[in-house]
Formats: sequence, C-alpha cells, structure tokens
Amino acid sequence: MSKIFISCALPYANGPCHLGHLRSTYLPADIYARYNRMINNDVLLVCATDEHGTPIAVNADKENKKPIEISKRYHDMIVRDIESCDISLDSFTRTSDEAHYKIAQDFFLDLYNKDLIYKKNIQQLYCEECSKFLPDRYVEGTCSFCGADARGDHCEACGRHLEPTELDNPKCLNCSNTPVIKDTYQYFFALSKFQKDIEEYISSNNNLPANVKNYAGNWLKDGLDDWILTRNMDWGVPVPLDEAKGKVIYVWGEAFLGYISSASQWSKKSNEKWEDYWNDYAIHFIGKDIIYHHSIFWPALLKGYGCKLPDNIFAGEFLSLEGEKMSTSKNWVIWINDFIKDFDSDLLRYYLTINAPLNKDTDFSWDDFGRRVNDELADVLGNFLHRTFTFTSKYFESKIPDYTNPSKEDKEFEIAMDKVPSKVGDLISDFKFREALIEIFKIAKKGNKYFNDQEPWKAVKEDPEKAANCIYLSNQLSKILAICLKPYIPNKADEIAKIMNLKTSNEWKDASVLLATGHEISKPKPLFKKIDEEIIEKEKEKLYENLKSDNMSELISIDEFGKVDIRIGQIKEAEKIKKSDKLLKLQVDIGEKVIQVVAGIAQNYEIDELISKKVAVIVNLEPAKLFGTESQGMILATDDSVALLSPDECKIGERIK
Ligand code: B3M
Ligand code: ZN
Repeated sequence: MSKIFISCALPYANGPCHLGHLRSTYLPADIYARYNRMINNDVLLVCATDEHGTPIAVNADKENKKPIEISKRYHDMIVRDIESCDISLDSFTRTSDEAHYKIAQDFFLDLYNKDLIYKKNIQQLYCEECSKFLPDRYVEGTCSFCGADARGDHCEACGRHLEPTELDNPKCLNCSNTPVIKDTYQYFFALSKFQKDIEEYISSNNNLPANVKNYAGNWLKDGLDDWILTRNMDWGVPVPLDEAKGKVIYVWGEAFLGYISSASQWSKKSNEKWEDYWNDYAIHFIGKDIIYHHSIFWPALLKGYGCKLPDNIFAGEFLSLEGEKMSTSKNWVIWINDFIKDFDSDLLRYYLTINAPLNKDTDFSWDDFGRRVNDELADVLGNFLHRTFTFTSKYFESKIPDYTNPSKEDKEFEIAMDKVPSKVGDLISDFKFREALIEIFKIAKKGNKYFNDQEPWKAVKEDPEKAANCIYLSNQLSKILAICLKPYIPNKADEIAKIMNLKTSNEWKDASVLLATGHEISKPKPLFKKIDEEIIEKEKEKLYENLKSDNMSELISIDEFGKVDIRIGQIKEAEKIKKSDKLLKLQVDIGEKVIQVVAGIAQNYEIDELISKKVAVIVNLEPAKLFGTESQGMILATDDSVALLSPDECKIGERIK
C-alpha cells in the first residue's frame, strides 16, 4: 500500500462553483482518489478556499462589507457545491484560517532568511485622494500596447505584464482619480535563481503530462524573472517582518501553502502525518490556466524551502458552454447548484467525463447532455442492468442461477468481462479517465448484445440451462459494473450494489470475486430515467434568458450612456440563430449602411412579419458576439415586443433624440 497526496486547485472564495471547475479539477481528482482508495492505497485528498487577493477585497468594498464576510459567504457555497457532487475530500479548509497564516508566514521567513526573498525599491501607482497604493485590480486603464481595457499591472487581452507607466489613463477604482507614480518598495522572490532547477524538474519528470511540459518549457525558454511577492493592502497574510507594516504576501505567494495548511489541519484531527503522503507521491489537479504557477513558481518556492517537489501535476483543459467561452460576468455559465436542483450529480459526473479526454478542450451542450443520458446511461447501462435484474426476479426467484455447460458464446462473454476490471483500473491509474469509462460502456453494450442473442425469454422454456447461464453471467457483469463505475458515479454504483445485495463493493478486487449461485438479489427498480426533450429545451431557454435579461448591458458596452445613438432602421433580412429559440440575426438598413443585429425576438414574431418593418436601433455600440454571431447594434425592445414603428412615421437613418 502506498500513500498518495492529492490536491485540487483552491477555488477563489469569490463566487460559487460552476461546471468548469468541476470538469477541470474536482471531478478528475475525485475519480483518481476514489479509485486509489479502492485499490487500497492510502489517499489524502485536500483542498481549501483561496480567500485573499484584490478581487475579493474589491467586492467587499463594493458591498460595504469586510472581505472575510464575502469569503465566508462563498466558502459556504463552495462547500455546498463540492459536497453536492460527492467530491470525497478528506480536508477542506480556508486560507483565512489561523493555521494557514502561520504556515505561510513561516515559509516566507524561511526564504527571507536564506536571501531568496529580498527587498527592492520600485515605483507603483498611488492614489493621493485615497492615500493608498493601488495594487492589481484597484486601478483600471488601457493597455499601452494593445489599447484594451486593463486592470492593474496586467492586460488580459494581450497577456502582458504592465509597469505603472505602461497603463494609459489610469484611474483609481475607488474614487476615479488619476493616480500618481510614487516610490515604494516590495519584496521579491528570487525565481531567476531556480532556472536550472526547474528545467531539470520539468525535463526529468516523466510523470508530467504533455500540456504541462509544453507550457512550462515555453516559459523556461524566455528565462525566469524574479517575482514580486508582496502588496500594499490590508486583506491578506501580513508580511511577517516588523519593517513591512501595511504589506501582505501576494495571494499567489501563499495560496499554494493552502495545500499544506489544509493537510496539516487534517493531521491534527487524524493524528496521521500528512508529510508521509506528500513524500510518497504528491499530485496536484489544476486547470490549465494555472500551469505556470504550479509547474514553475510553486516548485521553485518548494525547492528554496528545501522540500520535495510534487511528483505530478495534472492540468484539465477548458470547458465551454454551447460553443461559447464561459463567462461568469456575462452569466454565460451553469452553476453547479442550479444544475443539481434539476438533475442527479451522477449524470453530470458521467457527462463531464465521457464528453472528452481531460487534455482536450470540450463543450457542455444541453442537447448533447440529454442525448448521452438517454442513449448511453438509460439505453445501454440502465437497460442492461434492469433486464438482468427483472429477469432474475421473474424467472429465477431473485436468485443467481447455476452456470453449467457453458456454450461458446457464454465463454467468450465471460472472458471479455473478466478482463474489464484490470483494464479499467490500468487506464484510471494512467489518468485516462474517459478511456476507462468507455471500456465500461463497451462491455455493457456487449452485455446487451449477449442478452439479446441468448434470448433468455425464449430459452427459459426451450433450453433452461441456456437461460440460466445467460442470467448467471449477466449478474456477474452487473456486479463488475457496480464496482468499476464507483469512482465515476458513486451513488448509482451504490444503488446497483444495493439491488444486488453485495456485501462488499468497496474494493476493486471485489469485481473479480464471483457471485455465488443462490445469492439473492432485491427487488429491481429502474436506475436511469430518460430526460424529456422538453426539459432540455427549458434548460436551454433558462440559459439564454439569464444572459439576455441580466447581462445584455455587459455584452455591449456603450462608451457613455448619454452618447447613445438611436436611429430608425429597416429590417431587410431575418434568420434564426442555431441553438437558440429566441435569437434572430437581422440585417438592418440604417441609411448609410446595413448592419447586422442579433435580437431576442424570435418567439414574438414570424420571420416574414419582420421583413421591411422599421425599428429603433442603437447603432454606436462596440460589436459584440452573441452565440458566435456578431451584433453591431441593439434593437430597442420592451420585455416581449420589439419597438416596431409604422412605415410612414419616420425616415430610415433618422436619429431619434
Ligand atoms: N485560486 C484559482 C485559479 O486561478 C486559484 C488557484 C490557487 S491554487 C493554489 O483557478
Ligand atoms: Zn482613489
């Protein structure tokens, strides 16, 4: 038995969890943890909420609350979300815990005493109105390289780090005044000293998957720069030096220690040493956007401290939604809590795993979700189990029948299913979670075919031995399924085990222990219901409605509301937008040109009815993309009707004041 330290990236306590978090991080970590427990490895699965950083502090300011109130609110929601998806964490703590502060400060001091953290004079933006320096998100402006809106010292659009002088028109987020550049100092981590070590770590570690190696390799090529490790602000872990009043450790400089502080709080309770787990095998499950932090920055910090580096880093790629990038600010997202209200978490766990391998970007689509639940969970898996169990109870008094004189087909089927547990196990060990699940479904499909071919409903009268063999083997496979599915869909797997009265289904090796003839099963019940198309349609509508009603204004930014330019336009063409029940793509003549506008009016008008109608349209908007379709304007509409104007009332292109 070996010990395994597994961590999930720490979610920011700045919002609840959505499907993206689940797919890239928690679910794969949980599948891996559950499987390893089943093969009797000793697993420690840890996580915590990441509670510092400027976004949380800025949100607190906005709501006139303390940051800890905000982070507590979201911590509680995240706990709820994670529990509702059965992520089997051993410890889930907070980076605002006292234990975390102590560990993070000791770690900082250790590196400081080794001169790996040093003080340096720099210039930063300072708001004279608010009498404070403006770290990260506390300042907004435009990037002097690409002209995009940028926050703090980083431009999201071009990905550049920005020096204070490289942010044009900077404004204090709090008071909108223009900050000045002022001398100050911060502490830096001597990351550049670790170039060789990290190169060696990345190139010699054969566990690391290709995406991690590639990303890390690219950054290493450019040479590592020292990292600024502190900020002037109140919210965070204070820099543990008397001279550094008013400074905190940068959130990324202490968040990693959350893995350790979570584990050490677990140690206190369990009286076991988390270090034993870390030293045996440590793996981080993360999203691909934080590969840099985990493959370079964190190993360098650990190296500096003198600690063993993680054995593996597993980075899940992104999940999009209905073909578009997820965006919490635009509410283009499915929150776990909303999903769980309508569907079993196991359905979600299944879909997010089978949908694509983790090392590929993938998409959540409601239609595809419905299809997979119906065609795969219900028709393949559910059908096989249900017919096996009902047949057992109907014709064999709910008892596993004898297995005698197996036919060629029986033997072939038996051999095929015997191989499944080890094949699936090997794939999971190799992080091929989807491929392993596909193997499970392949054998369930085979089971259905075997059952059909044996025709036990006929055989039971004509050739009872044949029927008995079929039901015997089908039950053996059902048991294998109950066990092999457990890392993926733990609740459903337990339901199968319950129907089968399995005494042991917690260990992988149970899959290879045969059910004895005469073993009695319980009354069967259908395990997977099909989802009606109507329900899927409703979910889709909800998604688009939420986007439209609450967040249209964020999709389309008008420079200043007073300058809005409304013109009379005439609809020339209209067509439906795929995947949407409400949106139409319109070509609107506004006099000097024809513009394309996306409008959510499909339920209220027939397409024909709209052609050549005049409408009021805002024309000076930045083009926005709605579901892959560019919109260059916005039709003025009330809740359910577009402002259609009678033809002779006004001229095309005329401006409405
Ligand atoms: N809190 C979340 C993220 O960037 C960030 C992870 C910290 S892991 C130490 O996805
Ligand atoms: Zn200010």
